[in-house]
Amino acid sequence: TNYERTFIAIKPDGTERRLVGEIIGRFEKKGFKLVGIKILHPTPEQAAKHYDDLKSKPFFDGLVKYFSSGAVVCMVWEGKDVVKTGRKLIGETNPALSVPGSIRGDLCIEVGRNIIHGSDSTQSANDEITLWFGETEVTNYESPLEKFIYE
Ligand code: DAT
Ligand code: MG
Repeated sequence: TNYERTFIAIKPDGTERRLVGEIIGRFEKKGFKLVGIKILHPTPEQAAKHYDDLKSKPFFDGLVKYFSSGAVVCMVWEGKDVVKTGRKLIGETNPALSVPGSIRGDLCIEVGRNIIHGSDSTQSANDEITLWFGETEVTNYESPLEKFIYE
């Protein structure tokens, strides 16, 4: 049924710009379920680990510096196809190519300040959830609303 989890992070610029409520609201209103949340200031080491697959890119050092420059809101969202659909809610990597209606299309301008991260596959979602959350920090709960969201 593709009922799965994804890792979503509001980057330091999103947090500084007071976009936390706006971003959480979009995932909530869509119908996805929040099962893990915390705010922390990542170390450069944590940021580098999170973006390990991009370590050969020319923008890697700047990316690590940006991601570890302030408070990040780390979340786990659950739902049907939430990895892929979450990426659609977010938009393209470059905000300039993101359609209006998407988070990046509506709320930011430059790729180096694109306010939000979302896992790009179920495999990376699992890796990222493990990196940022302890086992007891992600909660399982039943929501009676679900019969209005899923048939
Ligand atoms: P996404 O965040 O959409 O998954 P990604 O995983 O390819 O994109 O890259 C991670 C982040 O790195 C991205 O959100 C912003 C930064 N980045 C990607 N491509 C870039 C580029 N060409 N120049 C500068 N920063 C870039
Ligand atoms: Mg990515």
